[in-house]
Amino acid sequence: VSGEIVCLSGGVGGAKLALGLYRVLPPGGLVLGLNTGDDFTHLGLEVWPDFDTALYTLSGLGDRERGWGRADETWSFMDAVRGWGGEDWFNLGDRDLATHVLRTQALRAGQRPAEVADRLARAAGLTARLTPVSDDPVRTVIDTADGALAFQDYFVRHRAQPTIVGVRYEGAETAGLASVLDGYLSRPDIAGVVIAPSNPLLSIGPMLAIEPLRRALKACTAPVVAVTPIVGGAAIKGPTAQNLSDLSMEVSPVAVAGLYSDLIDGFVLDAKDRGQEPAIRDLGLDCRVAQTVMTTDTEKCELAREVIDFLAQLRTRSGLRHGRV
Ligand code: FO1
Repeated sequence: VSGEIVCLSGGVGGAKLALGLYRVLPPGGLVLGLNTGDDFTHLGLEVWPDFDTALYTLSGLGDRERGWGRADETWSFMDAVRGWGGEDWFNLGDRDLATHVLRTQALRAGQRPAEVADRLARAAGLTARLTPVSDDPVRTVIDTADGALAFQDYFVRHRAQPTIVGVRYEGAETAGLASVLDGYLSRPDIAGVVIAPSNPLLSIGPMLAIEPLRRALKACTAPVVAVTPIVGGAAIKGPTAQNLSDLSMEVSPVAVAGLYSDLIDGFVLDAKDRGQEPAIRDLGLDCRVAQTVMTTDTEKCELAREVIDFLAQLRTRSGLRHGRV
């Protein structure tokens, strides 16, 4: 491969593909833009769940079973918080706590989020670039029949159970694009852009609501592809299927491809859904059928190779989406 790959990702599901890409690409080959819609201030600390999931997953510091937080974690801090009658619905492990404390300190000292992210990634020894998609706050708000919930209230405190009637991305309308992403997306020599198999409404939605990111993707001369988060009518992980059906959307790869169709050139469909290939092509998209369910590290690397090959193939074609705008 020549040229970097820019991957836009949410938390646990997206980080699996990000890990595959990280393993398969040469050092410096992966540029990861992370969703910030889940970020929040908790117990006075700045918590960035999707960024930290990527940081821990790529560096091998993460808990492989949970998918979030650190391996070999202990919970003395949470026990003590509980002992004082503090909020204990969101679990900050002792090792994980160090990340939030140092990040909060750096942000309060005036460092930009992208700088803080860069330092953490380097301190973890990563050769990938990791950046929040924006230095400006974007917060996902979930509208339910019983009122609005902040993202983590919905996702963790209420276990993603409430029926959703809408999703808003507060701050997205005025948010800028992180300079690292702006730089890479405007370079003609990048290998391409990948939208990870994350929740399209809760993880990818907050990023694509940032107008400068949409503009940069539309102007990008390298191919842009997305990987399906829906396989066989169900989500691989999390509430994606429920969210789509709550909002009266079809729970199918085609419905997800439709959400991205003005920004992407190609879509990666799971082998189980190969019957939907014509419908994907009807959206004006190229289609690649692959094994998208990633359980083992080998499967993560195999899907990464498939995506890289798809981008390389699209590169040689004329009539990419950018040729039409
Ligand atoms: N997810 C949970 O389901 N319960 C938790 O207590 C929890 C704590 C937590 C702490 C730090 C962190 O980086 C992530 C954490 N997550 C937790 C995961 C996270 O809230 C969600 O998986 C993402 O926001 C969704 O992408």
